[in-house]
Amino acid sequence: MDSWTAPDLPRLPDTARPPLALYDSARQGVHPATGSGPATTTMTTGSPPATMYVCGITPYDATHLGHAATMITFDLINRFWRDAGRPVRYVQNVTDIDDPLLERAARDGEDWIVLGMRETALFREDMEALRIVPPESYVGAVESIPDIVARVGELLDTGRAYRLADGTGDVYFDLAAAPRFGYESNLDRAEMLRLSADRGGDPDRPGKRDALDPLLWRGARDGEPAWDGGPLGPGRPGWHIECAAIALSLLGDTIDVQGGGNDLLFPHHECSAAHAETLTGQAPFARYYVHAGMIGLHGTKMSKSKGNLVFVSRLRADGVASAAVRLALIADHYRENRQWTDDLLKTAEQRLSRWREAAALAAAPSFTPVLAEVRVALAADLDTPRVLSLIDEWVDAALAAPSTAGWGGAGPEGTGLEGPALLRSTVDALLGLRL
Ligand code: 5CA
Ligand code: ZN
Repeated sequence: MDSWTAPDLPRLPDTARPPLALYDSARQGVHPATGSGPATTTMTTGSPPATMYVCGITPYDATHLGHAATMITFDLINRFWRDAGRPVRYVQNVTDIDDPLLERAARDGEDWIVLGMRETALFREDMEALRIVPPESYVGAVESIPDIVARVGELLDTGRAYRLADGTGDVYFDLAAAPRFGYESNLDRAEMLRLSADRGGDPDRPGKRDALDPLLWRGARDGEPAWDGGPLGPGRPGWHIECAAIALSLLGDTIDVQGGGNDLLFPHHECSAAHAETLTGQAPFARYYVHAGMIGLHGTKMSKSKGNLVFVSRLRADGVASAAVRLALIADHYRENRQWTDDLLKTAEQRLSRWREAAALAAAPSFTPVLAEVRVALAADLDTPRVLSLIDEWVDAALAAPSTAGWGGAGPEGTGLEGPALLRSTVDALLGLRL
């Protein structure tokens, strides 16, 4: 599947920088994410690539600010690593076949393929407007079906999956084959059962060995699209195996970051990890399970099923600067569940215009020390509130100066290259903001 056009990434001058530390949901703590490379204080181009898999959209409606916030979070990680000279292999999926897509298409009397294509195209446009660095591979579930079929076949052949005896052809993963199950989400069984029922699982379905066993392959049903599953019979893939198969095939047995919103903590990422680990014998599947907080509106999580959505494309159509949207969404820490409000956007717009004013100055104090501190703050589990206040302080000082006359040409402290121009390239490279 086509990805989108990459924004330019300015190169920044070197400063000492710590390795990126991220909160890992499995270990429930912040740990330095040095990947498979050595833990050094400055990462260099010699490091092995960092690998990141982010769970992308199910394209049955337009991209909302919750999706945008999650994509921006992983964009910050991507940008941090690239700035550090670390190559990044980044993969994102599109769940272009699943129940919600079929339900929405049926409701609107539309072709589900056309619906998926249209919303995916709009997502790409929104990502480009938000200056999100595109994944190296942007992969659909449908195009991955042969791979998924092979993986499910392997689980079935080795007795780690079973076919339901009710004639549907549905194949389930046998959780008895995954003794580590639960390590990623750290939830008790009652909570798992509740979330499974809420988030696409079927704990009450008769005939399953364990209520939490997740679906791997859904046998063909009348009126539903189906693909050739070889020995599995015709059908379509389950959700968690989609992400496990794509990540394993494109990134290898162990990845650095498995990412998404915190609504994917369970069952999605727990089950994907269980599938991957059972297939490879390697655990953990991801060194860091990174979850972004939910963006809500009027007190409830923004979600397509609730309909309380603010679309990125609507804001673009209203002439809202994408940089202001980015600034609003990083004003609080990425792991917080937070609300979208008019005030949040207004504050971001005001901040953006002050930063732009400072970026237009002919000369100003050196920005280099701020760049160093910004890198340190980002390395501390993406502390964007601190990043914004560091930059605010510099901008305030630059704008408050009675005259810039004293700075112009006053040695390295006063050159544009280290002052306003470095502000511009720093926020461009690290935060994805064009001033
Ligand atoms: N296709 C699956 C993942 S494989 C999916 O969850 N699709 S989605 O369209 O529902 O969400 C796309 C991404 O946005 C996921 O990473 C999800 O966790 C995240 N997301 C969804 N709603 C919100 C929200 N309100 N706030 C923050 N992130 C969200
Ligand atoms: Zn996923």
